Amino acid sequence: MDITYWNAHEETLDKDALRELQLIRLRQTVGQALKTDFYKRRLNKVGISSGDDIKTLDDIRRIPFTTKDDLREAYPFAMLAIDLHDVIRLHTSSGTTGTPTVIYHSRSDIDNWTDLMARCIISTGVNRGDVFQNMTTYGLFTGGLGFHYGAERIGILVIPASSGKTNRQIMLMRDFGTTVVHATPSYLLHISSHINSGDIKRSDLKLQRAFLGAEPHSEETRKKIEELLGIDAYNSYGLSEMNGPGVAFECVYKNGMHVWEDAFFMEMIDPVSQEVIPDENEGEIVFTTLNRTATPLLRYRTRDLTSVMGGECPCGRKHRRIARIKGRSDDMLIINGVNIFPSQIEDVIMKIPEVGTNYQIVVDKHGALDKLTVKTELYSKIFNGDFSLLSNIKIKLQTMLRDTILVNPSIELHEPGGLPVSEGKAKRVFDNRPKM
Ligand code: DLL
Repeated sequence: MDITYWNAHEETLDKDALRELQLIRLRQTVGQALKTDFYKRRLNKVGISSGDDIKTLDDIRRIPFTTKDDLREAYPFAMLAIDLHDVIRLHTSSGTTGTPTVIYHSRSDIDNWTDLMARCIISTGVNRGDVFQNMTTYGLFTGGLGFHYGAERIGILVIPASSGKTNRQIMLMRDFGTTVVHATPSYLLHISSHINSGDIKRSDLKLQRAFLGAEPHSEETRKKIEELLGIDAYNSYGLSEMNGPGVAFECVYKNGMHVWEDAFFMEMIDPVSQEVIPDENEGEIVFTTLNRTATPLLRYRTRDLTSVMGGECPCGRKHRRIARIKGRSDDMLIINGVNIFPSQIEDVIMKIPEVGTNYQIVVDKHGALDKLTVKTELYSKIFNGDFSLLSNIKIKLQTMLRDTILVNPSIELHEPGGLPVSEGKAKRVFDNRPKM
């Protein structure tokens, strides 16, 4: 396997060297955070008034967690650690569910983020000569600009297509010989069904790779995309609070995502007890930025659930790897007392070749009971008007789901294209139960 690094030194630092670097950067970050009203108050309360109060990496546990609510309360300026004149960009969350959150970036912040993105892209084997079509939204969402700058830094041709306009996306892919795309998995599934049924055929395209991220997706979804398009797909994880994409990424070996630990200090906690847990136990990821100047964040609770993987990756990178994100601690569904993650349902749907790439999970209240309905489209090449076939597919899906999630769902099959399409992050779960 061909292994290429962007920052060979940083990417292959051994454990001790990495910890040493982390301690230096953690002290600087605490010092930087103390320049904000928010952290000054918080840290002084626990007896930290300078970066030098952090003697070892374990001292990080003296620092209280930061949450999304803290960011909302601090909006717009209470977490800004540098002069506004030195800020060159900001990204905010969409703010559709309340006060938005904002992350500011200095020139060095953008420079470091860009470098991390270049690292991610290169680690999948992309290199000079590749043509990169970026199919996520450009704007306040971090997926567009984050990947754009990283790819430009490597020096590959970037097509800033943004999301949507599926026919134009496919035309651009054909006309400019796109070899690698970045999209949400739900949108790439949608595009792949068009490629398989439209005028422009797979054989007209030079596509080899895709970066998939910004929303949870199962291993089965990756396989489905790889099969439908005949490409390699790599998992890309990040969150706006930690810049955006470029936090963790799969390398050519696709065996978990390397977290760039020289930029982000990672802890795993039990989301209920909030205790730090050992690697390999499943828990919630907590991140501390290690080289950000404008908005340093200390012990930020991501709500994302996963585990740290054991063993070394043959690629030579020593940064720890995390397994695929299982879901968020706040998106687990409890249906008649049974805990279910939407990813378990997605896993089953993607295993059945007769159903397509788009689905919805709907939960309603019927009297005292919860009712789960799974709606999914049929695969475009399957539906031939034979209704006994439909009934067989329904039974198969229902049985496989019941065996996996231990709840018996109703199944609704829709014709191809019958469910709303998402061009960015897909909304899959519709929980219509009255809020307690
Ligand atoms: O989604 C940043 C991003 C853009 C990542 C493009 C990758 C590619 P937010 O909008 O703040 O930022 O959403 C962050 O999305 O906490 C996870 O819950 C979820 N998420 C992101 N990547 C993955 C992934 C961007 N690969 C939130 N697998 C995170 C599962 C993901 N969930």
